[in-house]
Amino acid sequence: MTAHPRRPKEPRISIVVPALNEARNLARVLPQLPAAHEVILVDGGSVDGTIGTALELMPDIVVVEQVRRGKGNALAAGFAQVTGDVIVMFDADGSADPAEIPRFVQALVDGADFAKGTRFRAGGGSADITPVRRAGNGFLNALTNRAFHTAFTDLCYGYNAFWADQLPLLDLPDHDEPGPAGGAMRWGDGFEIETLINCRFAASGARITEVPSVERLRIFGESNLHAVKDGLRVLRTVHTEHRRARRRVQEALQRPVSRPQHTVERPRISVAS
Ligand SMILES: Nc1nc2c(ncn2[C@@H]2O[C@H](COP(=O)(O)OP(=O)(O)OP(=O)(O)O)[C@@H](O)[C@H]2O)c(=O)[nH]1
Ligand SMILES: [Mg+2]
Repeated sequence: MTAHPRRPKEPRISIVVPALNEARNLARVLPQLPAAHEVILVDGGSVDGTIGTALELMPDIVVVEQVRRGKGNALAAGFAQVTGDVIVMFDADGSADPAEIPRFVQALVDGADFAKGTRFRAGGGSADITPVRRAGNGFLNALTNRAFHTAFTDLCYGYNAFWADQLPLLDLPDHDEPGPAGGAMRWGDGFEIETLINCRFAASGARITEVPSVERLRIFGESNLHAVKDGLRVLRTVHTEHRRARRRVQEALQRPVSRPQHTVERPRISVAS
């Protein structure tokens, strides 16, 4: 893979950290982060002093308070504040190893548009995944690969990085409109965000490199993910994203030939060396 001619060799790194009641974990995680252009903490209305702890440990951290609920909305709100070249999606619970960030960035500098973390290639692993989650992830991963002609190995993993210039292509839901009455979670706002991002990169023909990653145990507190409920949201996402991608191809085919054609390449997925 060749490096992109107009992208910097030493990109400014923006680390986006969604956090819901992660004060105790942030006390361990933030001091371990490597030097970055900016760290953006997106708080989901925490009641445990998450924002205060973050500011105490890292006075220049950018704090964003999300408008709606869910990790997807948090990430979209954080991405909107990014001023760097590369975005790293980084969980606050201690499960992501900060020492891996340079590997994600290197994959991008080497030519990838999207550096996708994987626990299931040589060099990757997980101390955290349960048999039920592993099976569900495997099934949804296979389904996505069939639908998008991809070779993903770990669909539902939150540790990823991409060039900020790809944000318009992702076309994420508006992050600051108020949510539905009654507090229901809006589509795209939940844990399906990772699948949505993967599918949109795949449909756009982006250059994707999988980066082996070792997921650690959450240090304190409890998971916000519910295997069945969130698994069903991911399933629906694969379906709706597949339909969206097909619709875009149909629309492109119906345009007059004199206009530039939207082509959908089969994305090539390589593995970080
Ligand atoms: N701002 C915000 N952050 C959230 C929300 N839901 C989850 N998060 C954060 O997103 C990250 C991932 O959520 P987790 O609850 O750890 O989900 P998970 O990693 O799938 O589950 P475990 O493997 O059990 O840790 C953590 O940093 C959470 O604090 C939310 O609604 N708003
Ligand atoms: Mg976690």
